[in-house]
This record gives sequence, C-alpha cells and structure tokens, in this order.
Amino acid sequence: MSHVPFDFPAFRETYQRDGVVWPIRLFEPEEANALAGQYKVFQERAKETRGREIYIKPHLVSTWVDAIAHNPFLLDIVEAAIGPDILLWSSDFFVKTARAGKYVCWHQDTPYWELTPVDNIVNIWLALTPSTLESGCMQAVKGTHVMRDIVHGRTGFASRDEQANKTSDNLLAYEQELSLNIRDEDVANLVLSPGEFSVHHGHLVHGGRPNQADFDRVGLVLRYISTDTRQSRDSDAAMLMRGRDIHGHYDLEPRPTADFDATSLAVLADSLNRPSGFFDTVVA
Ligand SMILES: O=C(O)CCC(=O)C(=O)O
Repeated sequence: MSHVPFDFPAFRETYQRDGVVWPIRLFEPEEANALAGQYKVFQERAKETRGREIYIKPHLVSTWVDAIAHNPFLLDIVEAAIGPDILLWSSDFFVKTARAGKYVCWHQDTPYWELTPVDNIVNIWLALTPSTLESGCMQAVKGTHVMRDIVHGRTGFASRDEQANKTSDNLLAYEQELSLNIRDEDVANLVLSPGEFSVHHGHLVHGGRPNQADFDRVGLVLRYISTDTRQSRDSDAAMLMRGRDIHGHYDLEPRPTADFDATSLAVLADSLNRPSGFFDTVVA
C-alpha cells in the first residue's frame, strides 16, 4: 500500500463544496490486481461455507477487507469528512457484471438508509478493477448533497419479498429512482483505475450506466458514519473504527480474527438482519 502526501484542507474544501472527491490512490495497480484476485477467492469460499456469495458487510468475515476498512490513510480521509469518532456502518462489493445490462438509477443514499442527521455519512468507493464509462463507473451530480432529501419514487428499506422478487435491471434493491431532471452536462463520471477511490456524501445524487466492457466491474464500498448518527428504523450494528462511541446507538461488531470462521459468520448473520445489512437474508 502506498499514497503520496495528501492535501487534507483542499480535500475538505472540495468535499464540502461538491459532496464528492476523486480519484485518490490507495493501492498501486499491481496491489489492486492482487485484491481483485482475492475477491474471487473470497466469493468461492463464501459459496463453499455459506452456500452463496456475500455482497453486504464482507468486512465482517474477511481479514483483508477488514484491513482495507482500517487503513489509516482511508480513516484520515474519513475523519476529514465526518470527524474523529467513526463507525463503519456497512460495506459492500458493488459488482456490475460484464454486459449484463444492469444499471444504477439516480438516487441519494440517505433517504432509504433511515440515518439522521445525514451530514456525517460518507462513502468510500474503491476500484478493484477499472471503473470507466465503458465498464459502468459511478456517475454523480456535484453539489447535490446540499439539496437535502429530494423526492424519490420511494424511501425506506425494501422488504425481503421485494428483494427476492425483484426483476428489473436496476441494481438497487429499492427502486428508489429520483424524480429529478438531470442534464447531461451536469453529470460527472467518477472514472477510477484499480487501487483508486472516490469519496461521496450520503446525500449526493449518483447512479451509473450498464457495464459494456468484457470484464466484471468490481468496487469495494465502505460506508462510514459518525458515532452520533442515529438509525431510526430498527436496532442496528456497526464497527467502531476510530475515536470513541459515547452515544451507544449501535451494537458494536467485533473485527474478524480469521476468515469465514464460525464466530465471524455468526456476526455476519446477525448483522444482515439489521438495517446496516440491508436485511440481506433473502437466501438463508
Ligand atoms: O457501484 C456503483 O456503480 C454505484 C454505487 C452506489 O450507488 C453507492 O455506493 O452508493
């Protein structure tokens, strides 16, 4: 892992103004390629031990994903965005399969995450494979994080039945398309090389087109919140990453000490039944 000296004041200014900052390098390309290989091994082990792949909260059962989430430089960036008391609320492998036609509709994250206040919610999107216009990189409209809640087709978490019976090409389980006219000239393409990441505010309008490349586009997304952020839907779980949690809004998850061991799998099973696991228990 390596990174060049970083201008934190400039980062903070851009993040506050635009709600999004990219690209920032975390890994050298060859390190990122190795991680893309580890991703494949991870999913093979997930299928063997659990009967299906794992997309939500992989950091709970994988020491290498947990190590990325704890990377000190990443946490310095997160701290510059949301302050020193940091929880990892959720994480996911966001995969756009080659030529599968799946897209991500324009949305803000927070209206369906049911977290308040929204200002201290920040996402890190780390590219493990090239994330380009062709492979369906994330797209965003700068500055929309200050628009607060824009009306969506719907808000709130999808029920288990909805998740199980979903048929559209929209990769979001919730179909929370924004009712907003977005002009092409306002769209920023968050192009990333393997090992680079973007940072986006929970209220930023973002989405993305289908992957037309001949490889799967894989991103690891880490969703951090400050410890004072509340979940209004249900009891929730998160991992303390830095600083102190004097609020006690979340059951604190332990770090995995081994990959896919019984303890970490039990922690994952519990968390997937909660909002931060997006109730991802469709297939037991
Ligand atoms: O991976 C993508 O293209 C979309 C990701 C996204 O919507 C998110 O991380 O909030």
